Amino acid sequence: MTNGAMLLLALVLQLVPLISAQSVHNVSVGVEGSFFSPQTTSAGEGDIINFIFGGDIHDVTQSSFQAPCSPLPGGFSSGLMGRGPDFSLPTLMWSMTITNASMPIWFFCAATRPTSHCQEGMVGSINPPSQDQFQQFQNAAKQVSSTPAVSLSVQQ
Ligand SMILES: [Cu+2]
Repeated sequence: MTNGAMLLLALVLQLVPLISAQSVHNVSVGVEGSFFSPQTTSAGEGDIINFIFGGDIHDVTQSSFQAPCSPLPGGFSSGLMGRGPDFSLPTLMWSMTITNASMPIWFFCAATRPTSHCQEGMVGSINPPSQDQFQQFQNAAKQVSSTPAVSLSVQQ
């Protein structure tokens, strides 16, 4: 093996852990009040986002930046889940994998009891272009006059 080839091999071996590194990000959903914590997450391609439903009933539904409290057609939704008002049920988790880190992901909580969580500012983002833009998104959510009830109301 030439010195050049060995150097190349050494470089490749050094890079392997970087290439295969897959980070896991935990986002807690509505444990202390109606919000996601953290509200914004920076994630790379292949990273996993775990939404941990440790509190009352909430949801994670994808929206667009333009319409913060409306489901994005074809977007993801966890469905309503949580431990209930007295936190007696098991902690559930809903996960997603980031396939395109250059595309900001905007989401909100579609729960509407007792009032729209989205309008209270329960929104979040993965890879927002800036914190300022996330703030605009959250401010816009608080201005939304009505959250479509869609099919996400809690079943009795
Ligand atoms: Cu909520």
